[in-house]
This record gives sequence, C-alpha cells and structure tokens, in this order.
Amino acid sequence: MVRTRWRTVAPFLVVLMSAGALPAVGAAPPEQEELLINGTFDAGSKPWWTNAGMTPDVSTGELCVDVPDVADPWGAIAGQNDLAFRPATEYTLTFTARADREVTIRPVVQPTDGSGGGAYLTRSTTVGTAATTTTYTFVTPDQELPVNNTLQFQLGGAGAYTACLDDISLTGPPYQHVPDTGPAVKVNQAGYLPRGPKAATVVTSATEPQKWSLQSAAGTVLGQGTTTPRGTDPSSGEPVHGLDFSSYTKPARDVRLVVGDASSHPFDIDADIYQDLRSDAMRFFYTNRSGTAIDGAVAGPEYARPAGHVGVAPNQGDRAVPCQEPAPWMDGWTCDYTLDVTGGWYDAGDHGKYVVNGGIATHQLLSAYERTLHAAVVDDGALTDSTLNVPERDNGVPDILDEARWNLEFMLKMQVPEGKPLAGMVHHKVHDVEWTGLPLLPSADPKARALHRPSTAATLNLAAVAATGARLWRDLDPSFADELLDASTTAYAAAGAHPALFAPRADGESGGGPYADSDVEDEFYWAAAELYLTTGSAPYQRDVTDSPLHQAEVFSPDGFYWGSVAALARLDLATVPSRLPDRDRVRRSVVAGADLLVTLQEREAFGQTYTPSDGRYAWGSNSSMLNNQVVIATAFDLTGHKKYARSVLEGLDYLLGRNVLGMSYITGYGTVYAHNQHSRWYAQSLDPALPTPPRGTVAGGPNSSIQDPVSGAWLEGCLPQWCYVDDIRAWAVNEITINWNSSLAWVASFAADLGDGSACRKSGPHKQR
Ligand code: 9MR
Repeated sequence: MVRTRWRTVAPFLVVLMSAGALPAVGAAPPEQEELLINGTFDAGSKPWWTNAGMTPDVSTGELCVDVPDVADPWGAIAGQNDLAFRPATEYTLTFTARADREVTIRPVVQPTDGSGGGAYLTRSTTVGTAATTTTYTFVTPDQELPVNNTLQFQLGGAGAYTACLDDISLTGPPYQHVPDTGPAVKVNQAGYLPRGPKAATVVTSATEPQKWSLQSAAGTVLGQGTTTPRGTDPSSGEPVHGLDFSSYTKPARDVRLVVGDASSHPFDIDADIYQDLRSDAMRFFYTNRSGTAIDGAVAGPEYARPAGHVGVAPNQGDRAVPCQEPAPWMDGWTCDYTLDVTGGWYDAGDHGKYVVNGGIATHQLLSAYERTLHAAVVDDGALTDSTLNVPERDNGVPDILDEARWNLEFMLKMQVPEGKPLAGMVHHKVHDVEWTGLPLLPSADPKARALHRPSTAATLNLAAVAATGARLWRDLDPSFADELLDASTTAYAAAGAHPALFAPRADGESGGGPYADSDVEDEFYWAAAELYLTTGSAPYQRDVTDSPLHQAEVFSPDGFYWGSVAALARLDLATVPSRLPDRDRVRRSVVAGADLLVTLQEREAFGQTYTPSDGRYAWGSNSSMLNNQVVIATAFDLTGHKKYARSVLEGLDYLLGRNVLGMSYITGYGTVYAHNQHSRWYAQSLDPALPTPPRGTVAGGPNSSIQDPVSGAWLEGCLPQWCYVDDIRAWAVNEITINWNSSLAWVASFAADLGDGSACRKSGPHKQR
C-alpha cells in the first residue's frame, strides 16, 4: 500500500542546532517523521533484512516469509536497521500482520549492536489469519543512545508457518545530529610551518574585532592581535572572524590560539608538519592493493590481510573474469573470453576496480614524482628509492613509481586482446555482480566478478597514463617503457576508431559505481598531450593543438576530477619539457587559472580553495579542493611567486581542521580527525578486530547532495560545510578512494617540499625548465 513519506523538519535545522539555537523545551510540539524506509513494500523488500534463510516475497504488496521451525523468537527475524532516535522521546510503531495460522510474534526496537541497556520496545503480539493492525508507543531511555538501532519482528519459536507484514510505520521526532564542533577557534590542528602563512577562523557573533593571543602550553603569551570580522560565511551560515598570526615564526609545540573564552585545539609550529603526511598519503595505496597479501611488516601489523580476489575461496577471483550479462544499453556487445585482471588497487570502500578512476589516481602519483624532476623548490631525494613503505623498497626504482606500477599493470590487463572485437579498447571496470555488505575483507568477498563493456573514456585513460609511464620508466626499465608506449598508442588508435562508446549511468546499479562519462573530448586531449610529451611526434602535437580544449578555459572553481581531465593535460603541457609552439601561452593559462582560484580563496573565511559555481559542495569535495591546490601549486612551480605557496598551505589548513566542524579530514592528523570512513575492510566501527583507515587517509568530505540514508536523514537541509558526518554508513560524505588520496599525496608532497615555508615569505626565481 502506498504511503507518502512525510517530513516536517525545518530546512537548515542542523545549522540552527549547531549554532546553539536549540528550540526551547515545550515551546512547540516536536516534529513527527516517518523513520522507516519502504514500510509499505511498494519498492521491493529493501532495506528490510531477514535471517534464517527466509526469502522475502513482496508479490502481494506485503512482506511475506516462510518462517522455519527454530527454537528462539530471534532465530527468525524480519528487520530494518539504521534507525536513530532522540533520548527520552515517544515514538509510535504501527504494523499490519497476518499468518497462515494463529501465532505470537515479537516486535522489538533496540540498539543494533545490543548495547545501550536493552530494548526500547519488546511486545508479544498475537497474529491470526485475518490481517490486523497493531499500534504501540514507547519512550526511549533518557541517556545517550547508539546512533544505529533496529526494528525487528522476531518471528521464531512458533514452529513453521507463513507470516506477512505490511504498512509498517515508526513515527516520532527525527533524530537530531548535533555534531561536537569543538572550540570556536578553528585551526590547522596538525600545525603550521614556521615561515608559512598562519591563519585561523573564529566562529562568533561578536560584531567588533576581538583580542586574540597565541599561548604556549604553559599559558605564556607568545603573540597577540585582534580578529577581523568577516560577516556570515555562506559555506557554513556562521558569523565568523579572521585571525592572522603569520608574524610568529618560531618553532613551538602544543600552542593554542585563545579568543575570549575559546581556546583552540593545540597545534605545533614546525617545519616537519608535512613530511610524514607525504609518505602516509602515498602508503595508502599499498594497503589498498588487490591480488597480493598485505605484509604487516611493511604496512603495520593491523593492516596485514590475505590477498584479495586471487581465486581462493570464498573469492571467485579476478584470474579469469568473464564479461557482464547482456543488457539493452550494450547494443548487443558481449565477449567470448575471460581476462586475468588480478592486481591493481581497490577503488574505495568497495572492492571494485575502475579504469577511469584508477587512471587519474595513478597519474597523480606519477605526476607527484615527475614534478620533482622539473620544479625548482623540491626536496631532492624525498621521492627516490627507499622512501616509502612498499615491498619493492631498495630495488633501485623510486618507491612511488613502484606503487604506481602496481595499478598500471592492472590497467594494461584490462585492454581487449588482439583479435577480439574492440581490440585495443579498455574495459571500463571490473567489480562484483551484486553489492556486498560491510564489513567484508577483500579475501572474504564471495560474489562473482564481471568485466564491463569497454569505453572510450577508459581506453583514453590507459593511453594517457601509459604514455606518462613510458617516459618515466624509459631509463629505469626500457622494456616496461616500450610495453607501456605500445599499449598507449594501440589504445589511442582504438579510441579514435570508437570515439563514442560511453559508460552509461545504467551500468552502476549493481555491485559497483557507474563512473559514467559521455563527454570524452577532455580524455582525447589528455591522451594526446601525454603521447606528445613522451614522443614529441607531430601527429600527437597536431591532436593537442587541434583540440578545442587547447584554447579553452579548463580550470574551473569546481576542480578537475576523474570525469573532467583536461586540466591534467594542460598542467603537464605547462610543466613537462617539450617544444610545444605555444607553451608560453599554456603556462600563462595555468597561472591565470590559479589566480582566479586564489582570488576566490581570499573570499572564503575558512581558507578553502573551493568555491563551487552552484554553491553546493560536490561528492568528494575535499579532493576538489586538493585538485585546485594542484593547479595553484603548479603556478608556484612556474613562477616562484610566494602567493601560490601560501594559498596551497592555507588550503591544507581547511582539510586539517580549520573548518566549521573543527574536523581534520585526514586520519591520524590533528586532535579530532575522521576515522570511521566508509570501507569494507578498514571497518573498525563495525568490527573491533578490524583497523581504522591508515594514517594519511582523506575522507571524501562535505557533499551537499547527502545521497546515503544516514547523511540524508541526519543532515537534511545542511549548508555545505555541515554536510558531513564521520559515520561508516555515510558513504556519500565519508568514503575513501584512491583518486582522493592521490590528490592528497600530490599536495602533501608539494607542501613537504616547502620545508619551513620560506618560499611563502619571498618569491623565488623562476627556475622551472
Ligand atoms: O567519486 C565518484 C563521484 O564523483 C560520483 O558522483 C559518484 C556517483 O557516481 O561515484 C563516486 O565514485 C564511487 C564509485 O562509483 C564506486 N566506488 C566508490 C566511489 C566513491 O564514492
């Protein structure tokens, strides 16, 4: 039966709440909301779950199950999880039930993990053959409640029978997510470089400038000044002041900024702030490797795990993966072969491997390395061999290239073999045929895997990344360089022959994301650029200069990402040595792109390098910011101008805690940091035996679209900076991915190369080749 899900939650409620404007108790009756999803079974059976091998049948518009003869009521359950309640609050449960004989069932509402002092509601209900409707009210305990609760219909203990449930409704005031945003003085909690910029943001409704002081751990005043009122910040809705303490340049430990009663989290002033972040952000890729056991001696003991997807049960493995089942959008495409696509990196919190996203991530690691060959301000030796925790350490090859090679070799395996239809094209992705739940180690994934139809985008990604690799391995491993260049030119030609084979949204329903992209002009530009830079050959040069994107504005405030890669072409054309005739113009376009970003950043009260054109934060906004920092950092490499170095460091301040939530989005860095990111195997919040994501993992971050059920329910109406919660279920705001960590790795490496930040004080000579 159809019932509209109704909501009366005030828009921007979350913002009001966090500003301390809690509605006065008794002022108005609390809003009522339907808390269940699909209680009428009009949309199949999800997200209801059953146990005891019961298969839900919704063909009558009810949820019917054949209950087996089990001893305990909880031996056979139909339930729904992810329910959040307010404490000491009344809720109402209504449901209709029938059975094929009279039985007693038990509706129960309780914490999903059994914690919190027992059930909030447990009743025994007699159910007959005619459908009857029952209503119960219950009041939740007056204590802090777990955020994940469950409604269960415990059906066991009554012999075998058939039960049908319908029109299940659980109403009451919606859970209010009130994040603990910590001190009103928002700082980079990891710290500042002694000679770098030092800015903070104070959330305060004061209209006059306020006195601030920088204090040592013992309370000695090290510096002082006054704040600058900046009005209401649109990205957070908060009234804010700016605060600049750049004039303090001495190294210090555990200092705080104090404004009135508010004292910031402690932080350091130290030239080493970004040294570990560079290697931690890069090490993320090793623990995300597929097809190999993760060695605890390399990764840290808690990250040791068996190899995933190598064909050892229960994995079905990536050794001989067939093509996906035919679907109407495939236009008759199928394949008669299987491919060994072992290896590579898992994309994110899932076990999928997607060429377009692997492509940009691999490229950013290669680019972080290539930058050290051409830029003026680099710490020579920081990215050579024996600098990262990877098993290939001490093999004479820079470790970051070893890591990138792990995924590059996987990408090569995704290319359609010679003699087969679409030879030279690249399969878009490989992933499970159905979604799996959390937690789940890669080695425990029991689902079958499938190769998805080749796409022009994936093919051009391989062409671009393999071409980049070909120049970087030319002296280190000439035969690998040859193999890469061969794969790249083959792919580029195949993409030219099939320029419009697009991965559609429809191919992201089951078991993996779509990575849909139907505009590949940018991928053509990128592949042509990398092939030109590697070979210097005239036809590729012509493809670069003939591309409409070559003259276009490719740097937008939204930031480049896996689906929009023209900026990658432009950045490399500007920085990698070549004889490109209009190279000076290309370089100027990067600087102009950076200038716009810096101008926009100056208007942002939290220093973020991100002012999205529609005012809404995108999925993975933290990476959008970091990718904008790549553009700004490249302008620094091209000009040596201090303003760009300052801008990048200020952008990192936002990610490390100078934001309205007072949250460092990088695991292990700062006082309060994200550590419950959405992942099937760094899933400690679901299984204490599992680790959190490793140090140096960046969360996707605030996402105005809050598509997952947890952020969707808790953060409704959020202004951009509030659209985040550090909950493992909140996949739209709190996932981890290789392409987000690759942006972090690139920027962290740039920041580490700045040493004590002297380049932020005095512009250096322009030395880039
Ligand atoms: O990062 C991707 C984002 O840009 C897209 O908007 C979103 C929806 O298509 O998908 C994101 O990618 C996810 C992928 O589809 C599956 N693995 C996890 C990725 C990060 O959430």
